[in-house]
Amino acid sequence: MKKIMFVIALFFSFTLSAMDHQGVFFKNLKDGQTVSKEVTIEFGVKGMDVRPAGKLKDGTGHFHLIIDKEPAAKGKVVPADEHHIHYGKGQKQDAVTLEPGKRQLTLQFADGAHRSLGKKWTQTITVNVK
Ligand SMILES: [Cu+2]
Repeated sequence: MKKIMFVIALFFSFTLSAMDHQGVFFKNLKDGQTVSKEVTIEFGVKGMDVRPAGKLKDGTGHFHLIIDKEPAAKGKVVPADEHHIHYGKGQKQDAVTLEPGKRQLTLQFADGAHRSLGKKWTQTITVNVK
């Protein structure tokens, strides 16, 4: 009986730790990294499926890259301007040109109507652009 309980406990701790790792991340960039002006940025997500914008379906959405602006709060529509780029076709990477200096990059996942899914689905890093 003890052994079974142990196995069950182990199973749940694995499940919980797997859930903890849900979120979005820059696949090829690290916080503090130095990059050249023209850089291809790869987007990653765990726990959501990437779909084109337009349809609302739980567990799906698309990426946004936010440059030098704060992420949209949960439930708010991500603006569309030169600081907020939508990947509404379901793109998982982009080649961007950044201004030299310190740039704050935020990867934000939002639903089919571009509404932020909150902090859990957001990652912000700073890069040094040469
Ligand atoms: Cu969008």
